[in-house]
Amino acid sequence: MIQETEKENKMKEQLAKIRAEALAAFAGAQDSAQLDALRVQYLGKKGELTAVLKMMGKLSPEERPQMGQLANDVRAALERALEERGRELEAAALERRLKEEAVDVTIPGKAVSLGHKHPMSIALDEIKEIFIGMGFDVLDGPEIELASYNFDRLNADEGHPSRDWSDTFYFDKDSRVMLRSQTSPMQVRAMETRSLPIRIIAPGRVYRKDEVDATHSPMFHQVEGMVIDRNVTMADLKGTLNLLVESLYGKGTQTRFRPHHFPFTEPSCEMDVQCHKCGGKGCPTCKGEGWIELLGAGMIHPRVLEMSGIDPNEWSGWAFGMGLERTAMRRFKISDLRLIFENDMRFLSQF
Ligand code: 2NL
Repeated sequence: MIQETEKENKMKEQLAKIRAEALAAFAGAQDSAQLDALRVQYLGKKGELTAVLKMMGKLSPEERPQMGQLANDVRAALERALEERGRELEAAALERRLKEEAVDVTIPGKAVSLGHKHPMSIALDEIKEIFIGMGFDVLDGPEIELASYNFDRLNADEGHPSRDWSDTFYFDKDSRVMLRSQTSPMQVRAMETRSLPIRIIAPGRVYRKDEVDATHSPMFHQVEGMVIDRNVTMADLKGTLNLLVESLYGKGTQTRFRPHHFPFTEPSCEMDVQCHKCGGKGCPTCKGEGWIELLGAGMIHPRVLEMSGIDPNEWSGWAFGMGLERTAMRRFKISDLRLIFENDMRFLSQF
């Protein structure tokens, strides 16, 4: 009996010790992971309290209920303390997150800068508007072309200098597939597929093997255009292109047509515009000439019409081609062609 009382006292002591230790440990836990480890340590299957409870079997039947009660009280106290500390830690963690992740709504926002048209697009859109206003359609087409459309069908036969490998980007050794060197192939396709009369412009990228410098680039933009109808003459060509020039440079701007040669037109001409800077007196802008070359044009060669299935006895037409970069450079006073393609924001943001 004395022995058993001793046993009982020892268990009570142990329970009190576990209770005190556990409560202190719970209070000291810094996060829920630590707290969970302590729960396992004290209340788990292999925990300290469980170990004491396993010794209950060694007590007498009279002592057991009292001890059982005491052990349950300790367990209940520990569970309460765990739950409470758990809530505290959770609240503290939330508080910390709220502080760390707080959004300072008083910081000034980043301004969203709006994009705008590239100077080339401004120049092209202006030209498109003018022709659309005169009833022309705007065509788009492939940049990879057949040499037959880029050259043969335009009356530029084998041996024509622009067909040379030093001038044109070919994809195959037979020189059949190439990067188009002009947008004319789109116009050839239009002659094939469209019903007459035809009024179109064909703007787009073209490629030639040129070294890059202030006035050259292996890729540049061209606008070509054509009209095919009955009784179309050189007078229509001059009248329409004069309207283009007056829309671009102001009413009354003078033009000058000089004879020229292209394989796809006959007769052919180049058109100059009176220098907008000096009004024709001669200045650095026009290199003292008083005139600035704007485009090449001509009456579509009868053979070119015929090759695309159009009867030159019934139909006639005129066509033109102009470089877009040069027009944009003049309009925006851009001194170096490379600026147009470099996409330097310091340059682009000026437009
Ligand atoms: C220039 C000259 C030109 C054409 C392009 C053309 C197209 C067809 C038929 C006939 Cl499908 N002609 N295009 C005509 C004359 C001149 O371009 O100096 N371009 C930059």
